[in-house]
Amino acid sequence: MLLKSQEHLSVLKVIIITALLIIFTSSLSVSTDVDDSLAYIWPLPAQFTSGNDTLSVDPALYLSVSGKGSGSKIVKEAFERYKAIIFEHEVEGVNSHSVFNNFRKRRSWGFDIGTLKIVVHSDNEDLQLGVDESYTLLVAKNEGLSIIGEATIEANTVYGALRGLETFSQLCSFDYDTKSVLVYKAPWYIQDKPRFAFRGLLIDTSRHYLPVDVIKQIIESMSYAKLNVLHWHIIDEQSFPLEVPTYPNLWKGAYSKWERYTVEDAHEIVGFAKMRGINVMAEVDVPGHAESWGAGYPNLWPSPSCREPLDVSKNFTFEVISGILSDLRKIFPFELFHLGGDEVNTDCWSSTPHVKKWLRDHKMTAKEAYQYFVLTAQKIAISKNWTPVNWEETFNSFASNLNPRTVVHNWLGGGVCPKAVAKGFRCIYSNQGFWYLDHLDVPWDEVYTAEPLEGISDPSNQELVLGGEVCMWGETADTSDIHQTIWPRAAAAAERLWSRREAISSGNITLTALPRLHYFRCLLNRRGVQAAPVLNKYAREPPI
Ligand code: CP6
Repeated sequence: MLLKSQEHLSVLKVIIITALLIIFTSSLSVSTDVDDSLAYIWPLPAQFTSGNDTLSVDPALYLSVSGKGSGSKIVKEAFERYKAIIFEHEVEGVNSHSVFNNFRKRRSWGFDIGTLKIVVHSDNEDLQLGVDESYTLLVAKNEGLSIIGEATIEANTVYGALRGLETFSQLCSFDYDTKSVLVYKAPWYIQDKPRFAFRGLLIDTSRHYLPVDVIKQIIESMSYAKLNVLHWHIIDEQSFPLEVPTYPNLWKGAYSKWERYTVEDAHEIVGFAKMRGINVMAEVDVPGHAESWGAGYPNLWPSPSCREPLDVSKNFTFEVISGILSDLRKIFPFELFHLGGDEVNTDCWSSTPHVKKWLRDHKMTAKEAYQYFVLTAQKIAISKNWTPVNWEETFNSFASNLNPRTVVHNWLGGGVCPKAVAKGFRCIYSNQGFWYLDHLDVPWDEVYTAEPLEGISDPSNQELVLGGEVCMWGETADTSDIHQTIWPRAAAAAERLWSRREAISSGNITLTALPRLHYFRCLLNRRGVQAAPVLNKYAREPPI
């Protein structure tokens, strides 16, 4: 009897253990919703193949750079940054606060990948529009006798090498079981290059001041998504935060003495961006959106009671613009300079007596004076060896008189790029219905499916679309929430601008893009970027 009950007990034990095992293993199998057929790289490379090997990466990863560009500080510093990211859990000292250091354990038999080889063919570090950002990346077990693997990035320029480093870092993931960094699905063979040369993000430091460190964080996060132009809308009607040595009183338009950028600060931002392959396109928006200029020089206003647009009737106005642009030319080496020109309400010109008289004397309507102002500002910019960019109203109002080198910047919903390129102008796409990040109600998929070449079928006209830009206007976002407002939706635009149109426009994006975007936003979080959840309306689907 006693024996029997013990037998019963052990049968019961077996049943319980089996049941527990079933529950446990099934809970393991549902604990991930990773779709193995996808490449978790954002933005998707132009061409790639992968396999079934898993390779480990040595936390003491060495860098070996060769080629004409082998002396580059840009590559070496980037390698150190990415090494710290890749071995976030492992590098002693750098992350000594990390709980994972407790588990750190070096495997005695070595690692598959001990060296990252980078070949850079050119030592030309000029960073201009259309710079070669292509690269190839190979991560594989070596052929032949050696079981040691290799990781090689080959690029024409240091900027291509930076893009390759970003992709390599995305292939590496920390494995919590072995406490090591692994590359799954090797061998990887990736050949990559951007679809568009101009892949921008606008920040607005006039409506809310952004500290230099926050701007640097934004630049750093842009490099993770391979965005390459920071459009710095520095000044607007609300505040004038930038130091301009030639006209020092302009600084009186800053919100406070703490909310200002010195010339040094601006240099630092441009240099920081260059190290990450990012150009800074400065904007001085004229003649509207410039009320703050008058805090230091009230003569720039038509009158103290009617302050915008800038007074078109005075030479002084254009002297100040010329002075600002001369000072800025020393800071911003990028060939494009944004002159704004949007939302100009000329009522103050028509209603202020001395301006009204000037218009009459010069036989100009207020609309013609707007054209005169924009074209004069363009001449000043061109004389300083800049290519002018203007918001689309300038094209919409007087396309035939606009300097043919002008880059037309779309923002209204009407789709100006097809019209602009048909007239031979270059164009940047920023349709406010999709790519204005302050429009919080636009979900990721509407950002993702917006297409800069929409309505343009002629290949030579398509070439005139330089790319696009997402805009983070500053009225409703500041340091406290800017990262989570930019990300992850800016990443959706970044893939549109980098990856091949056919690869990301067909199929069901909920299956092909959404899981990868979830993964990329998580990667941003791991790297310290406070990116918001991808879906703001509903929680993620539970794992099946
Ligand atoms: N500031 C400037 C802005 C905007 C523009 N220019 C803007 C307009 C409409 C919306 C968002 C932003 N705040 N200087 C337009 C280019 Cl919805």
